[in-house]
Amino acid sequence: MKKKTFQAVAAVLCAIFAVCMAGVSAEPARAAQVLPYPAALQNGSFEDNIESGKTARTNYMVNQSGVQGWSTTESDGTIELWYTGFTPGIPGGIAFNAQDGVWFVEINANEPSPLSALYQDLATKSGSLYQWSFWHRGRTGTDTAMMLLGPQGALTAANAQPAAPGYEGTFGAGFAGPTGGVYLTATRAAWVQHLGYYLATSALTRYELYSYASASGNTSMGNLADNAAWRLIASPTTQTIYVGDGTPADSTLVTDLASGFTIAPQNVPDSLTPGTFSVPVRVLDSGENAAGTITSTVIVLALPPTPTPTVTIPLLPTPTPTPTPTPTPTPTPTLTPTPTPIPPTPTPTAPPTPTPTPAPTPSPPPLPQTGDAGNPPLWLGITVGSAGLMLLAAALSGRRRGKKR
Ligand SMILES: [Ca+2]
Repeated sequence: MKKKTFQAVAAVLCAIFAVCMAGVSAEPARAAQVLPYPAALQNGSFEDNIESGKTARTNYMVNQSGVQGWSTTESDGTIELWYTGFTPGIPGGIAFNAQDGVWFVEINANEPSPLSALYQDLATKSGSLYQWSFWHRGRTGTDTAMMLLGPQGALTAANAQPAAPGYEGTFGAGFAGPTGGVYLTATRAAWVQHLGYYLATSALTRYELYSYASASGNTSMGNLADNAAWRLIASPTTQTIYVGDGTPADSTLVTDLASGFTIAPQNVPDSLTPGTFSVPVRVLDSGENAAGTITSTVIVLALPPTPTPTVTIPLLPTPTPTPTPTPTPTPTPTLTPTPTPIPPTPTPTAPPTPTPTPAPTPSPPPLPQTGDAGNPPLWLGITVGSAGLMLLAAALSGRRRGKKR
């Protein structure tokens, strides 16, 4: 019973582990792989290897884990390192010096193509333009290599990249091999550089050196390589503008532009028509030669969005730090003599205010005791008037008598 339970739990754990591993990567990383995948090529000159303390002018067969950054598709995992000055038995009589430093490789160690190739997996930006290059030399005569580039995974000759004009290689006397941009040839006389450009199509790109053909007739013998390189040249952009904004500036149509390169955008929208526009941007090297074309995107919108009212929060002034007051020394208290208490002045007693006697109200004159108390001035006037008239008449009669005399 316990055994069955254990088996069930183990089965579940195994299933979970398998699902998790399947989600990580379909391509198990090799021992020499640098993780996480780097954007830069590692150890392009092969100087960083497990035999780097040795100086014997010979070849060294080492496991791929001993060559930093590089992996091989060879079933035995072997990479063949050569030390500068090595004179192999075949073809014999020729010493091969490294092109850079003191170490270089033969692309295949023991197995012929297509079983064998040297590679690195690199983090890339899909849609970006990269430059690849490596130095190449034939061993027994004119050898032909290929630069294979593609998404991480098994690559074939179908992934071979054409070299830029002038970087295809050289053709030795009697060379009968194929010619064309993807056939990278080199004689045994000298190192030659191959160089070209590649538009990444994936977030992980495999950079692979491939031995396509050898003058020896055996692709595991020939195609020496050194000083491999890889660099980002230009990346596309995506921008949003509005009708009437005008034609986007060239500088907004590229990013990551490498030194020495320029761009020539084509069909840039004038912002008069809304829509999404793909803008081919030609990338030119310092000699005005086309390196490749990236595709930027310009989105032209009809109207700008309604602006959201901005709430401006006034910035508070930086508080000036209050200076720490210098403590005033406490004065020593002077001993003041205690004053003799003054006796309180007696409050004078106010004299009593005399109570005022109220003024007697004048009585009205007594009315005459007549029957007609309603019109006393009338009868009085009549009486006075009658007496006056009598006196006046008497006076007048006296005057007449006097005048007659
Ligand atoms: Ca080297």
